[in-house]
Amino acid sequence: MLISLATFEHLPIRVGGLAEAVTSLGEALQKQADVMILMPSHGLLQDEEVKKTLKPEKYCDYRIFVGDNIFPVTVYSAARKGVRMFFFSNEVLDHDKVYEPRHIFIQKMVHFTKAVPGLINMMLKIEQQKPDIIHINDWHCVFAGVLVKKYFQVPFIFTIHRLCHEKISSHELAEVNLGELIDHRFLEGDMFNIEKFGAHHCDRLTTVSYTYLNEEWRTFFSTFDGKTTYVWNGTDYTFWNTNDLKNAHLSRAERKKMLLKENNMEDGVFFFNVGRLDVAQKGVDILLGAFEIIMRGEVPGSEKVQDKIRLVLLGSGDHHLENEARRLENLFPKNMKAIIAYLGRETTREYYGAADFCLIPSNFEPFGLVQLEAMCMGCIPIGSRVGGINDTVLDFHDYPEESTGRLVPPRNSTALARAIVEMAQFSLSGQGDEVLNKMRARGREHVIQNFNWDKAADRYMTVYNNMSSIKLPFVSYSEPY
Ligand code: NHF
Repeated sequence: MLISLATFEHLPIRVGGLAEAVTSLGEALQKQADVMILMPSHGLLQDEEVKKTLKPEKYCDYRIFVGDNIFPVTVYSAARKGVRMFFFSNEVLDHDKVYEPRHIFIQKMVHFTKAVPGLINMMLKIEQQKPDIIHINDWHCVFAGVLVKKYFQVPFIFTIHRLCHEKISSHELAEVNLGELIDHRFLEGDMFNIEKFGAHHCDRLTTVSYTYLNEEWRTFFSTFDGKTTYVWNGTDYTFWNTNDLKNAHLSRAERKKMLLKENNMEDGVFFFNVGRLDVAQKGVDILLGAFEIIMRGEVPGSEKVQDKIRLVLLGSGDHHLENEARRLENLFPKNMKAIIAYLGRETTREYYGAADFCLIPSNFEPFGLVQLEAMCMGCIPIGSRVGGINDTVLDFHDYPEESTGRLVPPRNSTALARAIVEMAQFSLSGQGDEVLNKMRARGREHVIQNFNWDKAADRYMTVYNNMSSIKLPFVSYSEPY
């Protein structure tokens, strides 16, 4: 079986979790099928490191019509771990910002929409074969999926990694001669709803967690119930492994002390947050609010633990949040450090391998990778009870014997502050150590067993083969199936 995965992100091009997800899925699927990645070049062909390591070679070139203009497209191919990657290149597709600015991004989507069927046409000539499946990841690739299905009768699987409710105006589509895609059922005023259109045309619709599917059931998925299911992502537990830490030979407590010292803090209970500093999805404002509530002694018990709270924030994003983090860091320098940067996977691993708890205050999280990485590294997640966090973390109170972390209601700084105080008290009490160490060990086991990429690939294979269970209205919503 030849599976094509269409995506705007694939490592080394990374904006968010989509890149990790599609890259790892491709590698896992390659063990049981042939995989080809379809992606705009995003300027990656000019990168010296990419030229050296991936050595992309020209595969073919052809032309596409966009409105009254004709554009050349050159496709380069490369292989990594057996996965063939096809990079589409021209003056638009080479733009190095993946999703910005908006007008170029939309042009990129249009060029990609036309370039993908163009490549399949060429592939039929060059290799006398075409993909057996086109697997579309997120809305940017939907139009390409619809055209490939229409012109080449290739089954189209649509995965929503995060619902964006994206729209484009129908006259914009007509102007770039994609008028054949305009369907009045998906017009909202003059605007065309791309995700609904994709969900309507695809053969199977999937999203990345059971809870997210339910959270968005009424708003979106229920309309497509007969073909909708979920497939959990996995995580690369071989990379997220304490044995590969710089100070693997030291105890966790010693590593913690060292890392806190590097950040000018004394030993204490170490809480860690990593990722994009944003309000809408990641809820970092909720976390900063919780920290301030604790430091001001506004939740019961906080006065007993305040002195020992250590918080490290690692990430960048929204300037307002960066400033807020700096303000709190200046107010409470003994308790908090904001590292406004992306320091790479290896450094992040050092933090997971030393911190006691990982805070994941997302307002929504279709799947979320952080809680899995943290669990792999023995850093106990305290996260919002939403989406993939709810599916993957077993709560301390709900499952006393099997727990791997702590879940709290989303969008609630007070609830998060209470959980932080509770876990800090527990950890400082001395009697908590055994329980917490068991949680750490169980967390890693839980991820390895249930959230590995081979499992995800198996489940996608059943989706491709039309053999997966689907979420029908007469199946109970409360139980994963
Ligand atoms: O993990 C990959 C990622 C998810 O929750 C994440 C998200 C975007 O928001 O599936 O996609």
